[in-house]
Amino acid sequence: MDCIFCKIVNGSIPSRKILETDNVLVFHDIQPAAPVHALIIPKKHIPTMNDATGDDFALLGEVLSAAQTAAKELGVAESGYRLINNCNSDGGQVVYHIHFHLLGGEKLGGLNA
Ligand code: IU
Repeated sequence: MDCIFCKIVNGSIPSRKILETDNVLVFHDIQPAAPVHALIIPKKHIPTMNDATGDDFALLGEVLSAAQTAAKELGVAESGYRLINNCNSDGGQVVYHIHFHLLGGEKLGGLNA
């Protein structure tokens, strides 16, 4: 499997882990776009949001649960944060293993700003 995030999941590429459950991994983005920038991924290889089916939506619930926990652990739950999924080319997706960006630690520009 030639997927960088699968390699992070199996440990063949190191990452700065924030938390891990049976099905989900949260780690720091290597090129942070905000003071807090974590990535939340299912361990299962699902390429994009378009590819999620059936039980994957329960798994994505676990991803959101882990994002909520990580936001608390990273100290941005009260101040606020943004969760983003980029899908395909126009969405700016670069890594084709579904993931959510958790961004915070400052007043974020863009949407509604
Ligand atoms: P995107 O949604 O696919 O555009 O985001 C991919 C993110 O993965 C991006 O923010 C990268 O900095 C990040 N990343 C990483 O944290 N570690 C890596 O080894 C690679 C990309 I490749």
